[in-house]
Amino acid sequence: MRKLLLVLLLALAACGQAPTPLEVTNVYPPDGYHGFTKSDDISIEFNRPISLDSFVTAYRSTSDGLRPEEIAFSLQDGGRKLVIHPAHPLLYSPNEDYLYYGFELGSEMRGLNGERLSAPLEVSFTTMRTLTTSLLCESALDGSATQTTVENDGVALFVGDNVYDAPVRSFLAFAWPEQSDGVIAAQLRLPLAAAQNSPMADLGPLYIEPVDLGEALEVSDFSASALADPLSEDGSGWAGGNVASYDVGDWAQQAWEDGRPRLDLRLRFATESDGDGVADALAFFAREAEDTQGAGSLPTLELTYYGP
Ligand SMILES: [Ca+2]
Ligand SMILES: [Ca+2]
Repeated sequence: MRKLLLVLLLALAACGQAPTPLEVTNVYPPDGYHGFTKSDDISIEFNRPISLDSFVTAYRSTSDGLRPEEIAFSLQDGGRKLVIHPAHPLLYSPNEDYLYYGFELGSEMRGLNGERLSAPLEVSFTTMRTLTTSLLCESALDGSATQTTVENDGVALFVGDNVYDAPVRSFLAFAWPEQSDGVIAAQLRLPLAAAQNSPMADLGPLYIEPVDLGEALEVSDFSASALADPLSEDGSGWAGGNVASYDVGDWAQQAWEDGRPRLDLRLRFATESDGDGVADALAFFAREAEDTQGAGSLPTLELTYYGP
């Protein structure tokens, strides 16, 4: 009799056992995320396969671009992963303000076998913003080169000629900020550190042109092909002070679109040596001089870009 009772109790316990609830194990973007990009999809991972019909009922959003009629969705990973693809790319903020998007999965959400969602999911996130920052050069890549030598760890960059009448060119390299998603505008700010003898009069004008330095500054970069026609500086850029400024937005955008990690620039004179056995050169501070001269004395790229 006691044995029968035990069997009955065990059977009762098995019947009453609630099914394991459906749980969200991972979500991208997570709640509070900044910097969702136009190429991103939303993904929600569960501990078990889900019912797509219940998702259609449970999904809610009042954000432009994420409303139920504005998304496509699919199941992956044996029905455990839901991928939501906005039919049109979400907008980016046109300024520094965060642009918020959000969606919810309500309690109607079910697993394939009717399992209830353990807790409704609410996610709020922001897309990329329009940000402006001052970039300093990469110290390993800013330097000077002749046709046979490279100097990239000095505190100054030189462009002009040297006492051996050899032409000297200088290089600047500005890497994109981390997690950037597009370049909008770029302004090169070039403070002159010093002029040795009369480079502008003897060698000018000064040319500024985009190049691709690749992994390192090398001798071959002296004569590598420029990627666009140069900007020309006749010296008037420094007339009102010691800082000249140039719009290099097109070059920066092109570098971004080509998948290059930076904007690399080369400075050279139109006449690369006047053969007078005297060094005629302009000097700019390299990144290595940041601690002694201060960032304001260094070449900078004022970059407007999409960032988180
Ligand atoms: Ca350097
Ligand atoms: Ca000279």
